[in-house]
Amino acid sequence: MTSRTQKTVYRKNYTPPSFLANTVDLTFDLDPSQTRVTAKTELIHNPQSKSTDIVLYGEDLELVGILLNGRKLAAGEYALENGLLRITKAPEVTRLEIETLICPDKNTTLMGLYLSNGNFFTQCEAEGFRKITYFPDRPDVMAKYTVTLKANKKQFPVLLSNGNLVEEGALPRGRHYAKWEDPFNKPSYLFAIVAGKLVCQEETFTLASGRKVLLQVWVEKGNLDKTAHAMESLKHSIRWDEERYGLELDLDRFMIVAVGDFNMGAMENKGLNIFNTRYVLANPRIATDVDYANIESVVGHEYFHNWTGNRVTCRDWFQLSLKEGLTVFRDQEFSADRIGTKDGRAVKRIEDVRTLRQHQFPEDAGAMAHPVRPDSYEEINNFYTVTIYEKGAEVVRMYQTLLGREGFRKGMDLYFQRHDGQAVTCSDFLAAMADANKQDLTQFENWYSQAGTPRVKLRTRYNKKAQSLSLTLSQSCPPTPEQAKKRPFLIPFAFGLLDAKGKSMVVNSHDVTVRKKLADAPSGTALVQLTRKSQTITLTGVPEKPVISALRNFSAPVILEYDQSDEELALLLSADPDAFNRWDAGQRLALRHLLRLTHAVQHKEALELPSTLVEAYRSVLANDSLDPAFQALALTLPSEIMIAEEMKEIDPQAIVQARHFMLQTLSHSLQDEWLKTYQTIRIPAPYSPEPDNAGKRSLRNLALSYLMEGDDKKLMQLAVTQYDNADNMTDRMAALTALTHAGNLTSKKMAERCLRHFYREFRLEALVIDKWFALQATSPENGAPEMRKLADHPAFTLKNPNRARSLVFGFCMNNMAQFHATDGSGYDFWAENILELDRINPQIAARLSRALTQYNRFKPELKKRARKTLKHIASRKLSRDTGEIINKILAT
Ligand code: B3K
Ligand code: ZN
Repeated sequence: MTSRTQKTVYRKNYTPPSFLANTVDLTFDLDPSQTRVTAKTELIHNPQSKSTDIVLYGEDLELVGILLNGRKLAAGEYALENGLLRITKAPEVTRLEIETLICPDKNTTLMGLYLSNGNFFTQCEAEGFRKITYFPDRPDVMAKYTVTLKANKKQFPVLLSNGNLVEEGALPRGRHYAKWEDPFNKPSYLFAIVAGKLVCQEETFTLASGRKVLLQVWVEKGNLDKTAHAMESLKHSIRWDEERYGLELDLDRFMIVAVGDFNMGAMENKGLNIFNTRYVLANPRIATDVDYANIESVVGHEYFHNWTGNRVTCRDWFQLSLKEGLTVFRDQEFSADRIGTKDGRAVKRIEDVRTLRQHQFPEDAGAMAHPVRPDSYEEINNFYTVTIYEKGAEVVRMYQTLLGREGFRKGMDLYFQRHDGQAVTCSDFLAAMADANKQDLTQFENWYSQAGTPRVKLRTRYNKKAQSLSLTLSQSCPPTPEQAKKRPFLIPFAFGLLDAKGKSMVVNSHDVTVRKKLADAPSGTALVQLTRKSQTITLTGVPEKPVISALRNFSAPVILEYDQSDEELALLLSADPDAFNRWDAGQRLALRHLLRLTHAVQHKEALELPSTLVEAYRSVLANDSLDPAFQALALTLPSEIMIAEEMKEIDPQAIVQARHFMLQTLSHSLQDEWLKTYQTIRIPAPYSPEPDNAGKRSLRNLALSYLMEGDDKKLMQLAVTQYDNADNMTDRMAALTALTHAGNLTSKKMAERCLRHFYREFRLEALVIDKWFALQATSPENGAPEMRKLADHPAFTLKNPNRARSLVFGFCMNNMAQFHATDGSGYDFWAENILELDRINPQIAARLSRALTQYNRFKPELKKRARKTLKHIASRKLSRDTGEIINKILAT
């Protein structure tokens, strides 16, 4: 692997480590301003490496001394430069003892060892361990860890690390210690410690095998009333992995710890998962249905990593999707299975595809486009992306679609059989899937190596006389920054046929597999494997011209280009047995008209909505045989970002205006229906986040938000009443959002009162105050001046990532018209915050920098202004994280 002195790290330059670590024995003398770390490591020369040098990485460390096989090394016996410590010609077996000093209280990057509200936490993935001690900090070096923590007992009563507690006791001068041992080999990125004033909810849980394990959820004292849901989620996750994959928890103790200052969602450290409070703390007063669902999914995700990530890990960081794509797929399946309502699995699929289209498709079309297995990076933290995670999960899902659930399981079993305890590559995963199913999946590799979203064009021809239908599928993939030409992908394309009345028709063909066990497909679904640039298949015995339900259940992460009339889409929306495609037909119908309206706004033409759309929506709303959660999704318009994705030149103000017009029209035309929906849905008390009730609430609250679109005082009062009487955060937040975002004078006054009340009521709940900031940041009424005012609020700080995300990211990523204001005020606000954040926390600054990765697709005046702002940022001294993003954007 390359040193940090080189700007770009390349996948093709991978070399095995020169030394492997056997055991690591760490001692921490914990002190906020100066912590002493002693690391005793036994290293053994790796026969696969020609080098006899030991290479250790280190960052922001004060080196006190090094002992090599018991002898103190003089300064000339090792080289230390640019974060690399090299010991040349080291003995075959080398015992190193390294002492370093670190300053946790000065660490604002939240990588390595840092403080949050007076407690110690660590974050080591990807390369944070090198901020703790000099070490071969790379995932293919796996070792057994023993950790001793020493600290003042009063200040830090709880001392945690990976694995099992083997010893604890008192030390002189009011100090105490705890010794932990992790029985499993692990890479340094999975190491963790926690120390401080924490309390836990705990429980003994019996595994399927009968073995008993201890489960704990650790939080600050005031939060003990918010841990029950995380604990339940953990138990469900353990069960699910036993049942679906036959995978058992391998430790006697499993801990989750919540921390308020955290760069991302959570971290799968072996046996000691550390979580952003956002994905642990919940009770009806502070958490919404969506929060509850997210907690379950993130708890599941981190737990599932124990096998996919920890037991089998990545050889190098280019293979990140090996663990992330697979684990996201697993958590998606877990959540889908957990919903349990009629269309529950489809509802989850719709939500996941929405995320993909909203975030990953734009990434794949912008300056940061990269393959699921990237070829190079400057800063690995910039590659924890929606492409690695969400597109990676789609790639894993395609194996399941191609091989069936059973075939996929066979592949998983073989993967663990071959690679348990190893650090491997994406190709190893592919090989396990292929070998277990005796299939040639060579072409499938292109999904790992090529960036960009493939487009699949469908053309059909019906021959009445011959009663045959031919389908021509062709694929293409647009050029991306590092790859101009693409090879064809292996695309599983699922489809079905409907007759004019909406009944399923039988598919007869020699060219397709009509597989009975296609995962998540209604009967009658056929699967074509598109492997060439263009392919034609012929169906016979087709008595009438069918309506085609294409790409069922979103069988591949592609953009479908297929012209269907409003009437055909409306038929699919009402009758497709594939619930995903029912939803998608509605989205395609709405999107088409949103684009037309946007064009009309730009050309100052009259705005009108055809009755097909209104009537299609009316019938979805009136159809009470549907799952309410599904109805809510089907009646939610495509987002502004999704509209932008379809435009050659993005005009944010026109998009927002067009979308607003459609919302208003649907609000007026269906007012009686919305009101009826709002008034008749009954949800049993007391509040419970379970999916049936959550689905009803989402439909009811969607109805409320449509009702707010008209400037009608009586209707507005509904939201105020709901706000005042709500016994849960979902309804309270929905009412407040509807009022704040309605954008008329009546609602504005009402919203102001509620916003003030909301702040007072929840000022002690950090996660709720985040919601309060986010809500105002995304209000279409609020521009950069309002953001500056909010940033001056005493509760605002850029040092806390959740808070920074709520206001600054909320505005820059989710307030399209205001962020892209033509006077450039939004861009200026963005730049100021990037520069300030970059000094505090480069990882968060780099995330914020991504807001303009597609700047050159915007209308000329915005493009020019954005470029000026980007250049201004680039002229400053930037971290490697932010520098990489800003320069890559400017290079497009
Ligand atoms: N593996 C961590 C992400 C670490 C991010 C480092 N910048 C969380 C997860 O995907 O489960
Ligand atoms: Zn993960």
